Formats: sequence, C-alpha cells, structure tokens
Amino acid sequence: MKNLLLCSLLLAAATCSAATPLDSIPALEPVPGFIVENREITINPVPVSMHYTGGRTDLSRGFDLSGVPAQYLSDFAGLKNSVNGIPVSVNITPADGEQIQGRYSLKLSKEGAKITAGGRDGVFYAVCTLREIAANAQEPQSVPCVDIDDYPMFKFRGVVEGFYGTPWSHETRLSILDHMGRYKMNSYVYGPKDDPYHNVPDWRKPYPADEAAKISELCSRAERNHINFIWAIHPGGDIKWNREDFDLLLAKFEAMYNLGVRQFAVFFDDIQGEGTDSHKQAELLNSLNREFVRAKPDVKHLIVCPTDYSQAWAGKGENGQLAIYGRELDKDIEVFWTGAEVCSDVVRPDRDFVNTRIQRPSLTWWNFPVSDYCRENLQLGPSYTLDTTLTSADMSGILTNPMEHGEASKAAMYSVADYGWNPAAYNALDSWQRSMAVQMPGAPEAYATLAIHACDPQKWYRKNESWNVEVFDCDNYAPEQYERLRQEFLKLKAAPAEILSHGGNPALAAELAPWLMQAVNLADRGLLALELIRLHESGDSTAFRAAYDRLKLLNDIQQPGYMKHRIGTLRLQPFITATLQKLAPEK
Ligand code: 14T
Repeated sequence: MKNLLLCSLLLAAATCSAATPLDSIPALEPVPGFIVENREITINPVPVSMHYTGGRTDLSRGFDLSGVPAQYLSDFAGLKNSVNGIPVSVNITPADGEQIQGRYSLKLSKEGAKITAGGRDGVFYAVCTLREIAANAQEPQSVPCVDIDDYPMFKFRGVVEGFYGTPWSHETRLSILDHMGRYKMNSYVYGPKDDPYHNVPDWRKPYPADEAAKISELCSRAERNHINFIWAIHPGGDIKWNREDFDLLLAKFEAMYNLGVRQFAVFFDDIQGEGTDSHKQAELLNSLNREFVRAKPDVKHLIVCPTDYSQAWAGKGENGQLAIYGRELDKDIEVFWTGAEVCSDVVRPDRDFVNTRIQRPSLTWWNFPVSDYCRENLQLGPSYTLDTTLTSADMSGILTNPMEHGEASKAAMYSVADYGWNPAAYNALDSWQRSMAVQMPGAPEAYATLAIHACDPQKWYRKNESWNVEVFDCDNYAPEQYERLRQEFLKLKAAPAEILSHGGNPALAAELAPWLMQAVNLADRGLLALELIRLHESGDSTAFRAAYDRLKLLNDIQQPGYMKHRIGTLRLQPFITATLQKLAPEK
C-alpha cells in the first residue's frame, strides 16, 4: 500500500512540468506602510506632535538670530541669518528629572520662531526641524504656521560602524556624521572589524599620528552634530586576563581620551577561547568603569557587546553570559543585543529574553543594511520589521550596522533615525521613499527604481524586493502583467544614466557604479526575455530561435559580472532564467 502511494506520487511528479526558478521565490512579508502623497512639509524624523495653527509665514527672508543667546549661536549655522529675517527666540526651561533629553517645542508663526527646550540638544533639534521646514517646504516663499512638541523615544539613535570589510574612509565618516546630525541621531560607534588598532592584532597599540589626527577630527565633527563619538575596542581575540593587559587597555583608552573620545565600548563578539569568559568580561568592564569612566566626569556610560549577542546561541540559564552580566555587571553599563538571530527583526519577544537576564533594557545592534555576509548585493530597501510599539522600557536605543558602502547606507540611516525618534509614527515605506529623494535629489525616482530591485541579500536576512511588479510563467500570464514588467525593465534600463547625469550625488553614484552597469545588462536581458515570449507565441520559429540564442548567449556572457554585482536576484533574474528554461528549444 505504502509503495503504491510512493509510486503514484513519483509518477505525478514526473508528469508535472519541471520546477522553475519562479517556484523557489520565497514568500516574504510585504513592506509595511504606505506612501503619503501631497505633504506640505516633510520633517525627518516625523515629529511626535505637530499642529497647523492657521496662516502662513515667509521663511525666504531668513532668520533674525539677534535674540539667540550667544552660547547657542553655533547650532544655528544651518539657517540663513538676516536682520530682516523672522525673529528667533530661545527659551531654556530648567531641566527637571522627568525631562526627556532632547525635548523641544517650536512655535512657528507670522511673528517668528519660538524655541523652548530643556537644554543644548533640544535647541539643536529645534534648529534641525526649522531647517527641514525651510528646505523642504513646497513653496519656498511661504510655509504653514505650526506648533511642534517633540522628543525622542530612545536614548541611543545612531550607527555602529561594526562590519567586516574595508572600513569607511575619513571623508565618508565626516559626511555620515553630518547626515546623522541632520536627522537627530546622537550616537556613532567606531568599531570596524578590519581596523587593526580596534581589533586583534594591534588593539594594545596607540594609533599612528595620522590616524590619530583623523579620530580627533571625527570627535569634533561629532560634537558639532550633537553626536556622542563612541570608540570601541575588540580585545577578546587574544586578551589575557591579567593586570598587564588591563593596564594596556586603560592606556589605550587614555590615549583615545586625549584625542577627544568621551565614550567607550568594548566588543566581545565573534571570538573563541579565553576571551569569552563571562565573569572575566564583567570584572574587566567594572574595573574600567571604576578606574576610568567614573573617574572622568566628562566620560559617558560604557557599552559592551557580549559574546552572547544573539538568542541563536546565548546561554539561557543562570550560568549563561546574559544572566551573569545581569548579576555582576554594573547597572550603568549598556549591553548590545542583535535579537533572535545575528540579523534580526527588532521585536519584543527577544528583547524580553535579553532584558530579563541582563536586568536592564538592551541596546539594539541592528544588523541592517550590513552586507558583509552578502558582498555581491546591495541592501537599498526599506528599513522594516521594526516593531512600532516598542518603547524605552524595551530597549535603550537602536544603532544600525551599515554596509561598507557609506553613501549607499545613508538611506537606511535616515529611516533608522526616523524610527528611533518616533517609533509609533514610523511608516517604513514612506520613510524609505523620502530617503530616496534626500539621497538623490536630482533623480529620486531613478534611485528608487534601482533600490527596489536591490533589497534581498539572498541569504540570512531575506528582504522583499521588486514588490512593484509581478513575474510570471511564460505560458500563464495576463497582458497587463507583461506590459507592467516591460515598463519596469525600461525604467531600470534608464535609471543608471539618470543617476549618473542628474542625480546630484557623485559620491553615491561612484559607490553604485558597478551595480548600475549590471542593472542595464539585467534590463536588457529582461526586455529580450519578454520579446522571446512574444516571438514564441507568434509562431515565427526562425525569429524565435535567433532571439533565444541571443538571450542565452547574453545571459552566459554577462553571468560572471552579474555574480559579482547582483541586482534583481529575488524576482527579475529568476524570471529571465525561468523563461530561458521553459522555452529551451528541443535539441
Ligand atoms: F557584535 C555583533 F552584534 C555583531 O553583529 N557582530 C558581527 C558584525 O561585525 C557583522 O557585521 C554582523 C553581520 O555579518 O554579524 C556579526 O558577525 C558575524 C556573525 C556570525 F554569526 C559574522 C558571521 C557569522 F556567522
């Protein structure tokens, strides 16, 4: 009986048409959110509370900053100062214990712009908002009057340069600090795995003079942007738990302090052997806290990345590293956590898992859009799978681990800034759409066209991609699907030239360049595949055969380049492969 069943199953499988690459496209959750059309002013991060109070005011005449107290003037650098401008006032309300760090209110009316804040950061954030209103208003001459009351949900919002691969250049870092400041991010962790002075082998040694000077410059640029520059060390690969190594660590921190660093992190991720000892790690961190951090009044809280940074291998019991941290690690030390996996959604259950063990809200290290595990792919898609109901009780903040392509990572930073400030209002799709326009002001649609087909890393942290088109089996489709896909291939073919000639962002275009070439190739193959389907139906076997051979040849010739710089891997290339497979002429 059993055999009979097996036989009939095998028979059924043999008579069915062979599986095509289209059958293996995984079902991925749709990107949440919706695109907001016709918005009058765009402010990123979306403010917590904003009301239009009626009437309009003219910002084109600039701002009269004569009423701004001298100590805040440097934060107004982004605004046009003019004696005939609208008057700006700053009112500092003494911060009480309950005051959320960075809270501000901004009342923009015909009479002027009134800023009220609890302190320096709040004033800076109010200026960021004012700059956004002035820059993004649809009619530059006149913007609506608004009342804004705004504050961040999470204490840490930022970037952890924590990937494997070529560390960012100095210029990229400077530009990223400006980008982060613009969108109210406040934490940049310096921890590129392949900086030898951060990691094994040279963590014990001071930076050479030229590298040291660059770090000093990064510290000042961060400060100007109200960002804590957090320098991380990764000593666990070869640390000896003795006084000598501890003193070397202290000396390195002292040297970094002298360069201007005022916050530190210790990473114990991705190591084996002695360095993984949880008790020793906690003891070292507490000693650093006592002998260095607390001894210097201007040094902020220490941060650690545990070896057990993901639930995939974190010990669950009392003797697991997280529980040991919970019992032994000073309560003012922040603890990184990636989630259920290395690359994970930011959701509540695994925050609960870690928080109950470490006895404090964890600090999310979000492994997106990092691409060190899929270097052939770009991660240009929306920042989604971020739970919008999380609060500061669930985590102390969120830092994105980006791609080694710094410019291409800015879109995700823009959205993580948005989410980290105001998670409840976070609209992943809209935030992404806005980020495209900010990154590629001269060709936002072309950049979005490229990006929508450059989302899925093909392994680990799968992401939806090409969700604006349907791909189909060549013998089962509707004419509208065919035409829709043809239009998309045409757009994709045109996008690279648009990006290069009108995008207005040469640094980004340079990073994208190899993928732009592959995008054109892919679009050519896609258009040819569609043409092949048409010719197959036409019955003109000579024309069909010529087109088939051309597409097959093109696919083969372009394959090696495509494998190095991939685009459209989730749906577009599988469509081409499936079409070639299905329409293969019999030998
Ligand atoms: F510390 C961490 F939170 C962390 O994520 N560490 C690394 C990180 O540097 C890297 O960029 C990221 C993405 O690849 O993942 C961690 O590195 C791994 C982890 C693995 F389980 C690399 C390979 C792995 F198999």
